[in-house]
Amino acid sequence: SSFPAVLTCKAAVAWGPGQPLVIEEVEVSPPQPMEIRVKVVSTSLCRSDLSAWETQAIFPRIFGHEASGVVESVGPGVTEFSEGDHVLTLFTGECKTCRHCTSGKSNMCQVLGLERKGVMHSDQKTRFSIKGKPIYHYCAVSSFSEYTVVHSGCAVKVSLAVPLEKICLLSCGVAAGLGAAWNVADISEGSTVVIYGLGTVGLSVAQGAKVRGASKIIGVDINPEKSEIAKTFGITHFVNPKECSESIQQVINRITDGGADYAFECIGDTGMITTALQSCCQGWGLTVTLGVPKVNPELTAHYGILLSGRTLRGSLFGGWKPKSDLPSLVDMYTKKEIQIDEYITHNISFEDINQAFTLMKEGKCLRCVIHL
Ligand code: COD
Ligand code: ZN
Repeated sequence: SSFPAVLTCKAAVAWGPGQPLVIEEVEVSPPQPMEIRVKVVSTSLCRSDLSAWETQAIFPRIFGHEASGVVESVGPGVTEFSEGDHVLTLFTGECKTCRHCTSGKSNMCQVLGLERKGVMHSDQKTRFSIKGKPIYHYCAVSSFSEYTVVHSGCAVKVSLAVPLEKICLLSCGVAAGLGAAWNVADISEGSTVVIYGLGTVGLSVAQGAKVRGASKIIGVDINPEKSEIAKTFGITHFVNPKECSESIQQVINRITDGGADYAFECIGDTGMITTALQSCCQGWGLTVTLGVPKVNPELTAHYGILLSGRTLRGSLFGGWKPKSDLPSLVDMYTKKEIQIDEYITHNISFEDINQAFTLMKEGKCLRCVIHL
């Protein structure tokens, strides 16, 4: 096929922190070596898009990192993908050759890891522009655009038979939660679990814990409206810190007879990591963090909390090696072994993308899927 050219399409551009996105005509450059250009089909809004939009300084920018689409064209050197392939985008990629990718122990690819500067990994440039002026990327995905360019190591091919408008949730939130429960914590049958934050990420940890046969799955959230929906994902006890007369850790310690086996931080608040540690049991209690904190990334805790044998473990994307492992999750979805559809509380058209931001800010959604 002929070499792809620059194309023009609609993208939702964020011009400044907290400013409503504006649908603009943008130029999308052709895929560079080892890159693919993807026609985005569905993309959901994740809390980390919202946090970055509110707090970071890189603008103008195209957010979005939880997405599915169809390959429109491939750049030089790409043999793994061809036009028409269905893909999920990956905000943390897998090169399959670096020390981490070959380790069998880590998903922290050294070449295509989380991109924080708003550019592409390979040349530190952008693939979007408006009248020649660069528009920055987010996590090297930028799915709030009809077309985007990603590195071929930041996408994974999926079967043509699975609905792209559902499985986009596996591109971040649902997979991150399931992986934290299965890969990072490796929850054992009959154990007790406490989950801080009942968004899609926390409720996917709950689903993972339920599959493993946890005996108690305690959900902690300041939003009372989460109580009902949380039950459908396996939460057995709901705790609202605002309605407790004692500290949360005291409540958890009482329910679990001395602390949970596993605690998960799914809020993105480092202060809650300390609380999570205090609510898992001495000796073997494990606290797993999933959140990307918006402010105050420092951790503070009394050392005694670890001296008594607890473990704190961080994770990114639930420990999944994204390219190697996501096809098996897609397979589980097809066989109805995992739930995805239930997290989709709203379907929104691209023009109305700002509604998704409002719904998430107000705590009124789990996932809003935006259809392009
Ligand atoms: N106490 C209790 N609950 C709280 C508190 C508090 N102080 N503050 C907020 N909450 C609740 C909210 O009411 C809400 O229900 C929940 O916490 C957060 O849910 P959402 O829907 O806002 O967020 P999620 O589930 O989309 O994502 C949350 C993370 C913070 C975990 C976010 O960082 C994330 O998406 N991580 C994904 C994992 C990952 O690897 N990301 C890397 C790049 S995206
Ligand atoms: Zn995310």
